[in-house]
Amino acid sequence: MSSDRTGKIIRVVGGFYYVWCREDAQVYQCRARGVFRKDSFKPVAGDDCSFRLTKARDVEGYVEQIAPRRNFLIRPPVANVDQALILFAFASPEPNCSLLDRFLIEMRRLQIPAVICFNKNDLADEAARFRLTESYRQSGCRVLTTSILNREGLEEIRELMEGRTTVLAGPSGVGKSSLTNFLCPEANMEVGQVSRKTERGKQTTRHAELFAAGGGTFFFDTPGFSSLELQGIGREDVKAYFPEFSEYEPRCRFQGCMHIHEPDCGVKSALEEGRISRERYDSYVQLVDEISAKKKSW
Ligand SMILES: Nc1nc2c(ncn2[C@@H]2O[C@H](COP(=O)(O)OP(=O)(O)OP(=O)(O)O)[C@@H](O)[C@H]2O)c(=O)[nH]1
Ligand SMILES: [Mg+2]
Ligand SMILES: [Zn+2]
Repeated sequence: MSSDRTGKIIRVVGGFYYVWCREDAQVYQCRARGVFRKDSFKPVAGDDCSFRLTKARDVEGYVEQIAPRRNFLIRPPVANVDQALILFAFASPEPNCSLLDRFLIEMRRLQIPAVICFNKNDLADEAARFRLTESYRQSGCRVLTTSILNREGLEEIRELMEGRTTVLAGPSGVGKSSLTNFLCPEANMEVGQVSRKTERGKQTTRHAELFAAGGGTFFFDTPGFSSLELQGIGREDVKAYFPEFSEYEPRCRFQGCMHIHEPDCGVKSALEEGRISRERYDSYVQLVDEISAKKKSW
């Protein structure tokens, strides 16, 4: 007899929902009930659900209901996460600070705690590593560094993830699947190459997938991406996401100073004195410009 079971969607591929069952820890291949199609509601990896086995085959079933989501990310598309581990590489591919800052803003908006990890510390010298990690400590986030290749810094990652559900997010080629294979060897995720010519990853991972690492630890490996458009944020709102500015704002001559074109700006002085990171400031300006340009095109 088929009975109602509960589980978590671990992967969505080709119209199938792969559900990890809470009762027996097996994975079932399920289709969705027509009701989801009608409502144009798309279940994603991380969704908690109830499902029913089809009578004929005991490895297949139907997803019946999706539980309300605690949170939901669009890029990458996953639900119900406790935290994000934002993975970038020190080199190969070179870190794109503007993209990293967008990730941080997006996570703050969704109220998802974020930790930054710079991987491939075997590919950068100490001065370069110091510069980047110090810049990002100013963002108020915890910053970790690893070399998955040399097995460095990985115990801290394990500790951070213990008992929680973490989404690994970041551009292609930074090592998300390499980390997945380390944390969960049976995952056997395909690991790609970084193109020598473009210095970019090749988008080896195509779907977000949830893994259980034991002891209530879950994490998502996700496809890398190279751009993230921020929506629903005004140009005046951007500075609130750069907490390192606030200390210097009382020195700005103008109230509501944007710290870009105004004279006597405390933030720009701090930048010139090297107290604020050039990378972070530049991506602030880029974000404000981008939002202003979008407004004008309306
Ligand atoms: N030098 C060095 N290479 C690494 C390290 N970690 C991963 N790599 C290499 O980086 C390349 C890309 O790794 P992946 O794990 O496939 O990267 P990914 O983030 O999953 O990429 P996508 O699936 O495309 O998003 C592979 O050739 C890895 O062997 C590291 O710590 N140091
Ligand atoms: Mg991958
Ligand atoms: Zn200012």
